[in-house]
Formats: sequence, structure tokens, C-alpha cells
Amino acid sequence: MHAWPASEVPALPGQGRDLRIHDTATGTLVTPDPGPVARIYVCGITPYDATHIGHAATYNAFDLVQRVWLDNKRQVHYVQNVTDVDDPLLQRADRDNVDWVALAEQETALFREDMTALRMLPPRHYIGAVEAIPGIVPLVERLRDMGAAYELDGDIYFSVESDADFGKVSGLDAATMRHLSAERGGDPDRPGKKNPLDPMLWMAAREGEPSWDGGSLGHGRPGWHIECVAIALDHLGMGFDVQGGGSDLAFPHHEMGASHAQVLTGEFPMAKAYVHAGMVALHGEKMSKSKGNLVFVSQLRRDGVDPVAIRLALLAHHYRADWEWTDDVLRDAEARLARWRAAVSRPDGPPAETLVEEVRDALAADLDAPAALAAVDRWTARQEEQGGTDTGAPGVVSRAVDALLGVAL
Ligand code: 5CA
Ligand code: ZN
Repeated sequence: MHAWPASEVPALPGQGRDLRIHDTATGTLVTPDPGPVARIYVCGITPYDATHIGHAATYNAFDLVQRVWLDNKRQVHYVQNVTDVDDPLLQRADRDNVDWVALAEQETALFREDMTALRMLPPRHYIGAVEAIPGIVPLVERLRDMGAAYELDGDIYFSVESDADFGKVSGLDAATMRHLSAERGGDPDRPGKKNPLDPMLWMAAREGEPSWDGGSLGHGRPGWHIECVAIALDHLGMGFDVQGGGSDLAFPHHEMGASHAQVLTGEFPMAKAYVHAGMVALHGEKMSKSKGNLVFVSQLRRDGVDPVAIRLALLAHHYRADWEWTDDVLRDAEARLARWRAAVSRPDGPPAETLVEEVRDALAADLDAPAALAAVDRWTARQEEQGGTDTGAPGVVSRAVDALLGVAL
């Protein structure tokens, strides 16, 4: 699948920083990328509806990760998937009486437009679940041949008990895992499973649903977790730097993925850091496609909202916080954007070298974007109050917020 066009990332004077970031598995800040090439896998959308602010906030967090690495002279190998076949997509297509392939293509196209408008850096490999099937089948066969998977009425399940490290990513107790499994795509109550938490690796073909030839697995379609494992191992290999997603992916998705990979390779963990963004809510509840309490990026754009203001609204919240989208959040971002633009449009201003260092320090410390915005606000206030004579300063500020925050002034 093709991704979206990259916006340029200006080079900045001075020295970048090593990124320290919160790892869910250890509960500590870690510095995941010691080498010249940083590797990151970010879980992509299930394309049955348009990109909402919650999605955008999560992708914003992982865009910042890359910007810190790029500023620190790392190359970044970034992989993202599209879950372009799964129950929610098929159910929505069925409900709306549309072709599921057309629905997935249309929503993926809209996602690309939204990501481009928000200046999110594109992945180097953007891979759909359907196109990954030839790589998924041999992994499921291997798990089965190793005794880590079993069949139930033609479906193939992964046995969580085959992995001694199971549970180490999310650190949750069994009751919470069971509850979350039921809520997030699992089927803990299905009779005949060895362990209620066991996730499906391969679902045998169902009447009226799409299916693919899975060789010795029979016709069917892939489970959700093995999709991301196959794509990540194929394009990044084991022990990559960051696997990212919203906090609702820690369990079961990232836990199960780490578990599949551990059994397949004998190594743990698949990612050096499991990084999770907080949930964005609307009217007091998590924004979710299933509940329908959504603010779409594309709708805001159609309403004439500047995508740069949307990006600033996302940046005003720490990525790990749960927060609520309101009209005021957007109004504040629009006001901040207007002030920043006025400040950098002047021919000179107060020196900006300290500002660049402050933004770097803020982002390197677990992506503290609100602190980065506060630093730019302080330079803007100085510009408004007394101005300055440094003719290079407005350009330095523009390039810094572009390179480090993805904000085009
Ligand atoms: N296709 C899978 C990942 S492999 C999936 O979870 N797709 S998704 O479309 O449901 O979500 C895409 C990303 O947006 C995930 O990282 C998810 O955690 C994140 N996300 C979904 N809702 C919210 C929300 N309300 N706030 C923040 N992030 C969210
Ligand atoms: Zn995923």
C-alpha cells in the first residue's frame, strides 16, 4: 500500500537529544535507540470510519518520537499497518450495505489526506493486513507445529500458556485481562478454549465473509495480533525500538503480539519500549467509532479549521494524559497559532537559541509537548512586549516548531 507524501523536516543548529520515553512493560523511562537507525512500529487504523481526534492525537505522539530522533541525526525506519480486514470493518460494510474493500479503500484514502494535512511523517512501509497474509500463514503454521497453537472447529488459537513471559507487557491481573479481552475483540467465553484469553490466529472461512487460501490452515482470514507481528518482523525484525499505539492497545493487542513473537523467536521483548498514548474523550466518554461520539479531522478541515490549529490542539496535551476535546481546546489553539504567526512574521525579534534548546529538552523528556509550547509562548510574549534586533530569530523559531513539532507557521 502507498503511504502519504512527506513534509520536509528542516535541519536545526546545535545538537539534538536522546529521547527518553515511558515504557509500559517496565513502567520506567527508557532510552530506546542507541544506534544510527531507529526502528518504530505504530499500529495503524481499522479503516471503517474517518480519522477522529483520538486517532490523530495518538499518531501525533509517534510523529514527535520520530522528530526527536531525526533532530538527533538518526535515520528512522517507520512501519505502520492498516487492518483492512477485521470484524468491525465487515460489520460496518454490512450495516451500510457497501463493499468492504471499497469502504476500507475510501477510509484509508481519507486517513492519508488527514495525516498529510496534519504534517505527520509517513511510514516507509505502509502495509495492509490483506497484503500481509502470505507472511502471516507460515507464522501461524510454525506456531501450530511448535505446539503453541491449537484448532477449535477449524479456527486456530494461540495458547498463551506456551509463553512464560505472557503478561509482562501490560502487567495486568487475570481478571482484568479477561474483562479487557471481551471488550477488545477477544472471545473469552467461547467454549472449548484452553485458556479464555487465547486469541485467534486464523479464523476459518465464514459464510458470506471474505477468505483467503491459508495452505495447511485452510481457507480463512488472519487474527488481529499476528497481523502486526508478521508485518513488524518482516519489515523491522525483532528487538525494534518502539511499538506504539493508544493505551487501549496495551492489552490485549501488544501483549499478544509480544507473546506470539516470543514463542516464534525465543526472544522477549519484540519492542524495546511499548509506548502508549492516552485516550481522548468527547462528552465525558472515550471517543470511539463503536460509540459514535466522534470529532473527525476531515470534518473540521471541511469546516475551514486550519489543520495547523488542530495539530496545536493535540500538542497542548501530554501524550500520556487522557483528555477531553472541547470547543475551547480548539479556540485556544487557534488563538495561539495567530499569536505565533504574528510573532514570526516580524523582520526581527529576541534571540531564539535558548528556545530551540528548551523545545529539545521538553520533547526529549518523555515528549513533553505542553512544555515545548510554553517555551514558544514565552518567546512570543517577549516578541510582543519588547521585540528584539536579531534578524535571524523569527526564521529560527519557524524552523524549530516545524522540525520538532510539525507546526508550519
Ligand atoms: N488497527 C488497530 C491497530 S493494529 C486499531 O486499533 N485501529 S483503530 O482504528 O481502532 O485505532 C487506531 C489507533 O488509534 C490505535 O492506536 C488506537 O489506540 C488509537 N485510538 C483509538 N481511539 C482513540 C482515542 N479515543 N484516543 C486516543 N487514541 C485512540
Ligand atoms: Zn497493531
